[in-house]
Amino acid sequence: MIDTQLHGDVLEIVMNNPPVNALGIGVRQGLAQAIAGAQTNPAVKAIVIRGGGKLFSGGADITEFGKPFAEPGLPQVVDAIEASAKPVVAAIHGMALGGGLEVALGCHYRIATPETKLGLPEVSLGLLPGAGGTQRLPRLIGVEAALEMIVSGSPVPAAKGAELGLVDKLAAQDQLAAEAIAFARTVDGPRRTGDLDASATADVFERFAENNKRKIGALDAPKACIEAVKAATELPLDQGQLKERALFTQLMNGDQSKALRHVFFAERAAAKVDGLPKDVARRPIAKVGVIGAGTMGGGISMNFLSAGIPVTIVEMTQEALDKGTGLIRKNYEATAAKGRLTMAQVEKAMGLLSPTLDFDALKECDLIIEAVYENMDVKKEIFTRLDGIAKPGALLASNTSYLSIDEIASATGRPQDVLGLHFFSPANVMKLVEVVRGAKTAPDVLATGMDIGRRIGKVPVVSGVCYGFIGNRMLAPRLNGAIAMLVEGATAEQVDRVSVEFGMPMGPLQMIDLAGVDIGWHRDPNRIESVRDALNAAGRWGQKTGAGFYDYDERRRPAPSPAAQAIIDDFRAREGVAPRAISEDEIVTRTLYVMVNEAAHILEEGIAQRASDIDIVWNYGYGWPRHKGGPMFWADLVGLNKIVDALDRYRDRLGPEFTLSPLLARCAKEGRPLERDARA
Ligand code: T1G
Repeated sequence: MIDTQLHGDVLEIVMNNPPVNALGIGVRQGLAQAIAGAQTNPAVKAIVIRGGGKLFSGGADITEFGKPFAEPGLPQVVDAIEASAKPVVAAIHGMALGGGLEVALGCHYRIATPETKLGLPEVSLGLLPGAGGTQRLPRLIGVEAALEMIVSGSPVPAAKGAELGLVDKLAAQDQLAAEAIAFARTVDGPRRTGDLDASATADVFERFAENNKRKIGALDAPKACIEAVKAATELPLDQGQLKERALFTQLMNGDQSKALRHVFFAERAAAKVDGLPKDVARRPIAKVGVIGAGTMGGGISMNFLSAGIPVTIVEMTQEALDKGTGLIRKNYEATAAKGRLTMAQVEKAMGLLSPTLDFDALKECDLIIEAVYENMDVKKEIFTRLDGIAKPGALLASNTSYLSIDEIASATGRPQDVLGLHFFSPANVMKLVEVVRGAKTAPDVLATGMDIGRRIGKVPVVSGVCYGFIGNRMLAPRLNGAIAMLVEGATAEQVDRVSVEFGMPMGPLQMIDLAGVDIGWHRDPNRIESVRDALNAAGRWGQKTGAGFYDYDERRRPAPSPAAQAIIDDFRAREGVAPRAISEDEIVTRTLYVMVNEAAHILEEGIAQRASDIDIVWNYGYGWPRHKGGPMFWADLVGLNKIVDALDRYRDRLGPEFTLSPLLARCAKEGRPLERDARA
């Protein structure tokens, strides 16, 4: 964990705890012992601390949180470094994040490579820097700069660090250790950050709060960060550290941080495919084909173009092709207008796009993604054609949102090369991609699908084959419950408000307006068997027609709709349903708890590899609030017994298709969590 080497009169201490030099107990003990030993070793005149491997340190070992901290704690180790009677120089490369940067702050001097990133990202885990960072950073770089770094959690490049006074000297990677050792010989003793003062007038904090409302938001950690930094301006170091520790402990034990730490590990766990050999060869993807230049095909294409991968996009008519490529350019130019892309980058991406009406042009592609109308016959016809022209070994993927990959694969003679790549609209924005493994999908095809998902900046999650895979399958009971409650007397605003107040970006009815009330509609305005039929018959297809469950203005902002309400009331009357008051408890049960139940079915059927994958699907596909972990994590927090009891209480309202998940019932009865530790 810790290696030391004496270079003349300079002791080099190297942290070796791959892959990120997390500051677990072994590293902390080693650091403490090495620093203590150097104090009494007459041969040592100065000390250098650096990280082995690819970075200085990724911070405290998050896996230790929530368990009793083993001594020495990180604050004590950092204090011991700063208290050293012999000068300590941090030699930083790659990254120094969280506790890693706090170790560097305990050092008296800091040398970094130009590529280094230095940051305190604790706030993104619902925490604050808990090893002196909130006390030392403002003393070193000033309160305003420290507030920005700590509350945003965003790292700064080394050059910026040098400007701020966080970095004393820059050194090339291959010279870093030598430069640090030489530098250590030139200093005339320790320079303790803790001896400095952090001063700020009261208006600094008011101004920061005023100018950073969005960054600060409504969660606990950002506010605690500000409170800790404020303590640095009011208290001596040791008392400020006590305040920091108290705030840190409170955050660490809170549900928000537990949820955010869960998502951190869950996202990494989702990258792992159970049963797939680590070394399975990936198929090279140098050229991608996309069939369909509609909203999805265009968005999907942008992901690859932005990653520098050429795309051949195929349509049936020149008009559709021009419309699709025009929309791609328009989206890129809109991003450029916001300053997030240069026009040169736009032209570069567009230069990689090859629009064509010639289906056979796909024969050059290593990965072909079908993104056409959600109809099985259409998709099977396309895959049969693909089977005849695609090169051997090409991955054949469907972007279907619901349909069976196995049935689509059966239209080819190469089912082993077929998989689902289910992107979420807008496909160039949403990070989730469900990688759907068919019964015959080859292991290397699945591995390649996961890799290409990451290569284009997505968060890929494996799903088995079922109607709607993981995410959309859970949408069904939620939407059905929502619409049923409208017929029974609730209003759309009342139902959606529960989801929005929970933290979702929108409720189920706003969501179906966005997706299209007419999805799956039989198109017969005289056949009215549901509220959706009634709305569709009235041309209320959702945002696309300016009206659905809500009315929409020219900027697509929703407003309660008397017209929609009249249609619903009329439908209710014809169904002979007497309207009744519907409680929030019932809405939570019939829109959120039913999703948990469906997720438990999905887990039990093996459609999802693990519970935390379902959480990641909802975090990255539907905007589930990260500080509530995900449906499975949240269910454990709510209490499975409470959920099962509520589902039982409203059983007669849940419709004939509802079945309580045996897994959910069993876990509730046995007091076991649905959500195993994401790292398990
Ligand atoms: N603790 C424990 N495990 C960690 C870890 C950490 N800090 N960081 C990464 N891992 C694991 C990760 O789960 C994965 O495991 C493997 O290392 C590779 O990670 C007191 C309270 C550093 C930018 O928030 O942002 O310090 O899946 O895939 O893409 O004030 O890891 O292989 O089993 O992400 O090269 C603050 C968190 C902690 C930084 C590298 N630090 N880490 O990215 O690798 S709290 C952070 C990262 C703290 C103190 C406070 C990234 C990385 P597995 P990876 P990467």
